[in-house]
Amino acid sequence: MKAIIFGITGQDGSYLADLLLEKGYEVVGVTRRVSVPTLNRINHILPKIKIIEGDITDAFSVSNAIKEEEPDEIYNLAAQSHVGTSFKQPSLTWDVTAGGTLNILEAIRYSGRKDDIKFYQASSSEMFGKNFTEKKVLTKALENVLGTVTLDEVHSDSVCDSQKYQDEDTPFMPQSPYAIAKLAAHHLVRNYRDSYGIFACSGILFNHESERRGENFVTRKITKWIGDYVKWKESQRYVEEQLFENDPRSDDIQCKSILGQTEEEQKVVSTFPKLRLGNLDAKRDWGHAEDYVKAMWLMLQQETPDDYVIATGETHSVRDFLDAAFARVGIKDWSDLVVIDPEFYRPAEVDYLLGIPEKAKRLLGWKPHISFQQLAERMVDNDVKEAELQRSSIQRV
Ligand code: NDP
Ligand code: GDR
Repeated sequence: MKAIIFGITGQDGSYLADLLLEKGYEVVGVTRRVSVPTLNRINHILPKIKIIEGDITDAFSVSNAIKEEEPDEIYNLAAQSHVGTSFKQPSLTWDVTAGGTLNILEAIRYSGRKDDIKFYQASSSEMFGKNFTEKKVLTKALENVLGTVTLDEVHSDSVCDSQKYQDEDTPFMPQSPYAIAKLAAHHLVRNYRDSYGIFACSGILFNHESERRGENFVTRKITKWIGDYVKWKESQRYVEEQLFENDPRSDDIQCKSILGQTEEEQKVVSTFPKLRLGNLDAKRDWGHAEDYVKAMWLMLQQETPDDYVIATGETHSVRDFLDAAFARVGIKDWSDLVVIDPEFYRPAEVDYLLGIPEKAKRLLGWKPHISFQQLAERMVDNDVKEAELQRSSIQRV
């Protein structure tokens, strides 16, 4: 089997390439020309894959890649994938995310092999935007007491909680240029499936993160900062130990900054740039990318093409992620370390995402294995280790 991955240099592309190689696939990755190499996520598999140059917005390079490589499966993971950036670069986001998908579908249609190619499109929970489905459920306490009583038998609202979620039947209401472009691509995929019989599937994936997540997405921004902070704290302790060794004043707490410097100089040395974030109340359904690429592959192994929600069924706020991530390095109260910066607020926000992956569980036999807690811990551990290896600079993203 041979697969082409558009977006192989990204988080998901790299995990998907790992998975397909494990399964014995021949893997071809399409990468665009950039001034500095972006192959760091796939360095470990470079000898085992074929890289060809192409840009998804360039219809010729897309159709040439598909004609020349004759793949059995095509995965379109390429996109301008940052929601915040899509407000600043809406036109580029549209061209890459919507137009790029159209280029691939048209290339498949005219490849002469349209019935032999299976296509996966990376759709997104961002397409739901402001919308959710709401249903009433018995409060946990009442469920314990009443056991088998159904909701129809209960007449008072006071005994009900409401559960808000998104699944394949929830209507879309996108909130950003990114989500609108993804929704256009999503409809194109359905239309090419219906019109030309192309085996094309969309995975409506909720947020998934990892040790390879881009550094300007909120989870990685947090864990990367923690890695740098831990490293900085360690270097401070080391400097103090060196300076105060054999110094009689070392018992004096006032002297516990850098000896011999002015107050201003001491301040510079003893401070570390705070973690600047936007909306901490947004809620997301966060899983691990390693689990999610398995669902992509499973969709293309079915008899018929279809669309599936892929999620964990749990939602957590950015605040919850901060709690989990800081707790991993022993910090319970992070309030002094984080600053709210309006720069990181979006013109329109998606407040609440919680996906129900029932269909994927039932038809694909898919379920996630890595929990929210494990995700946060793995990311923090990785970034603490990475910071030890190389002192990285804090980026304003
Ligand atoms: P990344 O941002 O990590 O990767 C995006 C990939 O697209 C990179 O390989 C990038 O290449 C490539 N790309 C961007 N523009 C072009 C272009 N013009 N031509 C060719 N390639 C291009 O995203 P993720 O791996 O996180 O996500 C994969 C896909 O899944 C994306 O489409 C994203 O929108 C979607 N998605 C992601 C979710 C998530 O939570 N991660 C959830 C739902 C959907 P380069 O390295 O050169 O920049
Ligand atoms: P999202 O992911 O927009 O859900 O899109 P991101 O991590 O960027 O934001 C999640 C939430 O955190 C809030 N937030 C911040 N976000 C960023 N990036 N930086 C900050 O400083 C910050 N502070 C608070 C955001 O407002 C938001 O509510 C991701 C991408 O991978 C998309 O490509 C994908 O389609 C969706 O997930 C599902």
